[in-house]
Amino acid sequence: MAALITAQNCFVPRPKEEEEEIERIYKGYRDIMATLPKYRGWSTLHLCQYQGFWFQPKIGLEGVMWVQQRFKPRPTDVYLATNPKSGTTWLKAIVFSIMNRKRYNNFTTDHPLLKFSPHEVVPFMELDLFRTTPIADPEILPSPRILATHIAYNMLPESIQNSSCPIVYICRNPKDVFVSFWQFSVKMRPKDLPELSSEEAFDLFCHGVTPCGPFWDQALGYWKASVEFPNRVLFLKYEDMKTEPLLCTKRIAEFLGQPFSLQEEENGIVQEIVKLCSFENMSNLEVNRNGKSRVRAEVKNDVFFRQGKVGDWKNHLTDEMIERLDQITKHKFDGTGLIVDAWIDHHTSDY
Ligand code: PAP
Repeated sequence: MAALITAQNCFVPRPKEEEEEIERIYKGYRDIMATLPKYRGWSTLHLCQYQGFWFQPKIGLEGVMWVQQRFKPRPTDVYLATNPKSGTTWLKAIVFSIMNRKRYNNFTTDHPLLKFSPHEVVPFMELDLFRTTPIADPEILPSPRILATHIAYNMLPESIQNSSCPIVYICRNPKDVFVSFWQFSVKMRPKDLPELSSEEAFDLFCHGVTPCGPFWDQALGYWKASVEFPNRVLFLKYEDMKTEPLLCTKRIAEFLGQPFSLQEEENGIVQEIVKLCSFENMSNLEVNRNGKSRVRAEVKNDVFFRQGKVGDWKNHLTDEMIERLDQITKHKFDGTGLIVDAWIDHHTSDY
């Protein structure tokens, strides 16, 4: 297999003066963070509100500030944007496979995704590369770089917003996002923090207090951008990817300017990519069952693979919860052109 530069390899020693300068910059970020509104966190004690969105103070906001002020995009970059728990891991795997299919064309026995987590081959800018000092040097990554983010569209640096770099966004039914988030935080919440009940978490979610939330505001930012700049921002839904994985994979490839050739289609390359990246395949790989993030050492890879289904919310939410979330979704997306009818439970909703 050809050598691969992953998130892990981006951390290289810098001259002492440079490290000290970066540490000073991060100290400035922490000073700003100390002044921000705080509310109860999911996997951390608090979330901080910054520019209208909520972030984990250490695992996130420092990196967001660095991205905003210092990140240097390349014209060849590809960005993957998501609300957490909306299909990030899956999208990373699919886009990596599409973009690297000439280099890695053996999808069953010798592919990086059989050995590395999708989070290792497609790092989050604010979480993996710049979340705290020392920070990575993404200049090491060869072009075209694929970089992920949970940062809201309007909070992205202007250099990215004004670039011609493609952004692929994936959105998911907020009821499934909530359930996934809640299950994730049960695993990730440090034992020394006071317990967060599912009712409290639900209330936080409804009020928009989730890492990188409010869910709806983040989704709408990318939705509006996709309407305004359809060649630059592709807005996908997790549920469509589940029902039409081949079609969606082809659509992503076309959007990225790398459509599958007739021959590739005849050779079954699209099917191979869909199979490699499927929940069933990925969740059973040794690296995703027992591996750990080498950048975020405390995070086990298996926390990103739970059920991978549409509609698990039916097993977790009460009628009142369903109605409350549906009402918020309807209200927030009303008149925006974003069709979410399939997300609304018509048994409980007034609409
Ligand atoms: P993030 O925290 O990095 O944003 P993300 O991948 O969006 O991670 O969230 C994990 C969810 O995606 C899980 O959903 P669940 O809790 O409802 O099960 C996880 O199972 C699902 N997921 C991970 N990989 C895949 C995949 N290959 N296909 C479909 N769903 C997947």
